[in-house]
Amino acid sequence: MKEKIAKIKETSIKEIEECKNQKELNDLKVKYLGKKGELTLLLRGMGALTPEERPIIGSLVNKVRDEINNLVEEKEVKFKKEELQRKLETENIDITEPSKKINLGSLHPITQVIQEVEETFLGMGYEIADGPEVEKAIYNFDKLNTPPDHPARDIQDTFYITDNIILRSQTSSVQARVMEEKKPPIKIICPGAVYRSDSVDATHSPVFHQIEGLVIDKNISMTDLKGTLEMFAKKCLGENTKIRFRPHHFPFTEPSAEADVSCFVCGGKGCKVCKGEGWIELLGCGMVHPNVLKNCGIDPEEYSGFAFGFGVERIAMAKFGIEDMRLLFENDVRFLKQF
Ligand code: 2NM
Repeated sequence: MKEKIAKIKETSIKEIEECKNQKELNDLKVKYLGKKGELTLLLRGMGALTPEERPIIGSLVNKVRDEINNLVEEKEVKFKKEELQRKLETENIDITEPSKKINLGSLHPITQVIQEVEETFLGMGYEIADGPEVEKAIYNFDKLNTPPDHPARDIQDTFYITDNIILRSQTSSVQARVMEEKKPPIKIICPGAVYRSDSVDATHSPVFHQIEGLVIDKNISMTDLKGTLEMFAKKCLGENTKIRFRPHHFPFTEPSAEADVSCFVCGGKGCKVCKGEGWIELLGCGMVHPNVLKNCGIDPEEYSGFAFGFGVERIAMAKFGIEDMRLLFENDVRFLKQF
């Protein structure tokens, strides 16, 4: 038995010293120290020994196992050091090498316009409000002074889910909800998608985006409306932008107007973008109709307000010189990359 142990010790030391890498060392660990390793097998065979011999052989085996263990550990440390050294010598980092180009996306032109308008109105103390695109007709029409026989409510124009539930045709539905929920003062803008039963062409799409604004407080007048929209036009389109108001009709405002801005491409001389007019139609607006205030639980004797709204696609097309609205919905990256 003792000779066997001595033999194991001798060959294991030799083999561990000669082994060249971690893989070989792992194999030796299994061979000598593993569950079916040579020393373990020896311990299993101790039953054949006399009671006197057992402790002597037992401690001898343990001693040899400890020695082998130590050798293995020393060798592992050595291999790790060598591996690190090898890496340090071979893996140089070239800090002068140009980095790989990361392909950054860009915001969709519609998103860019919405964010720019949001920034402008946030700066004037407005909050951003939103609401459902699948909307009750009462918020989209009735409360906004648009009775059931109004042409805008025809199935030719509006998408109906049921008799009372529609896809909103304007974001003023959100404003009706806000007026009902909150007490004035109210200063909000409502950006979002709206739906109208139009055929697709270069200037129409059944889904498009609107931004509508609403201010309700005591003593709000048409001058507040004009001042606000002039500020907005100058901030978004340039300090030299002029604005003009033309009378118009909307069911939810009285009086109502449309506002044009001097062409931000030619400055008013007439060009392709303004079609020789010098002016570009910007938005619709007006003083909130007393019926709308009443319908939404606000006393028109105490409060007044103004509202405005515009289509984002139309503004984006003018701003970026896009001639066909369909390009904004096809989302071809070769198109989108340009903005
Ligand atoms: C427009 C034009 C004029 C408008 C009115 C309201 C509300 F909720 F106060 F009645 N919101 N938005 C409005 C007024 C929208 O878009 C062309």
